[in-house]
Amino acid sequence: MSTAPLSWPELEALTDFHIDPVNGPTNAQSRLRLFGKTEADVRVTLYRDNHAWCPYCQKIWLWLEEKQIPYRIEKVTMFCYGEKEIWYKRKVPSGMLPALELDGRILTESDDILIALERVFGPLGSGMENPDVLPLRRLERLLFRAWCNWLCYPSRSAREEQQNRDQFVSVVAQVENALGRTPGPYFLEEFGTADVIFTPYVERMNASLYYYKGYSLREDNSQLLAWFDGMESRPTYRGTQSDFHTHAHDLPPQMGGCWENGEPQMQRNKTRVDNGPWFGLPDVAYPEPETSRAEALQRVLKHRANIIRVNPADGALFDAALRCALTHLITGEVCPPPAESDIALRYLRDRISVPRDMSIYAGKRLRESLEATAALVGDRQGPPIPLKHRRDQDPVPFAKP
Ligand SMILES: N[C@@H](CCC(=O)N[C@@H](CS)C(=O)NCC(=O)O)C(=O)O
Repeated sequence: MSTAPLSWPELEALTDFHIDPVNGPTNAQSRLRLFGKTEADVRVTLYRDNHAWCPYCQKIWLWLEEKQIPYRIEKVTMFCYGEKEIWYKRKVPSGMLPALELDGRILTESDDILIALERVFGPLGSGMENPDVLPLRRLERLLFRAWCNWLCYPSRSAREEQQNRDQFVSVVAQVENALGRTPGPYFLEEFGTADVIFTPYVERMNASLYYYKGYSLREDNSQLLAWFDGMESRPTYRGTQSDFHTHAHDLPPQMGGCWENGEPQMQRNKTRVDNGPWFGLPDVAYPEPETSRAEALQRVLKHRANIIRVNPADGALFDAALRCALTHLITGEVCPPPAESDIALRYLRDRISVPRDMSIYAGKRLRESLEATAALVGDRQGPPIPLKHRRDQDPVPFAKP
């Protein structure tokens, strides 16, 4: 059974998804977070990147959300996807992110920011300079370097590739050991700063090594598996969490390149992350919320004019094709799109950014419906996602909310 595409008003009538961006759950769209307090209580502004790609920003973001500190969010463009705002360069001449304004004083360097925040608002569990946390911070940097050595430089031989892998796996064993020293899933008895410090890069390691090396950090290490599950039990983390597709393609320009090893498992993983099925990938394990389809629909409806404008296809053609994919998303019915719209649908499929646009399961549902709809009319892929920059993700056309 197939159906005709719903109109925009019909689609609008099928979602009532809404969250309170100011006092509701952690989400990437908020510009102000109050946690039930008032604007007069705001002493902090976080400057972070538009797309929620910057790992150091995620660290500060998660900390503020966990501590429920009222704060404003100002979004800034990263060099890899657009022009840095002049107002930001006046504040922070290097243009680096994150920055934090605390009682009118600008701070940079994520670790210094956390230390300054702790002095004013108290630590999150055991703090940055706690003797139990200091060795864990060093271990996180060791893991980061082993990851970079394996992922971000081309190996000159199979032997070198194996050595880099072994080196990474040996540091992972130290992380497993550290996690195994406490009965719970976290690095110390209670969730705290150490977990926040590990979060951004461990999330990116899980995605990038799966995609570029065929190695599953989350599935192959029992303590890290429990740690990821523990993190996903927290609504704060869920709000900042990205998916494999987003990270596999946001990392190359940020890291200066990510090198594939070409092994069969890697090829299978890459094909799956790029083309689906996206459900069942080890980027998320908590149960899918009932609202994921309604969320995806609401987010596309909100930005549909810009989404259609930036798509390389003809506007009328893509308008109809997109309504077909959204009809499939929300009704489950097969809805054949116009001929030749496969490239346009896959262009959008490849540019959903989680959590910038929507949460992880909503992103998977939308990718799934775009792909299922595209597959009805063709197997052509969209233009390749660039590796050296992501100007295809310039936020300017989406600047107005
Ligand atoms: N050591 C710094 C590193 C910050 C950093 O490298 N930030 C990157 C983004 S992840 C940046 O702002 N790069 C400039 C840009 O991409 O525009 C910190 O911990 O805050």
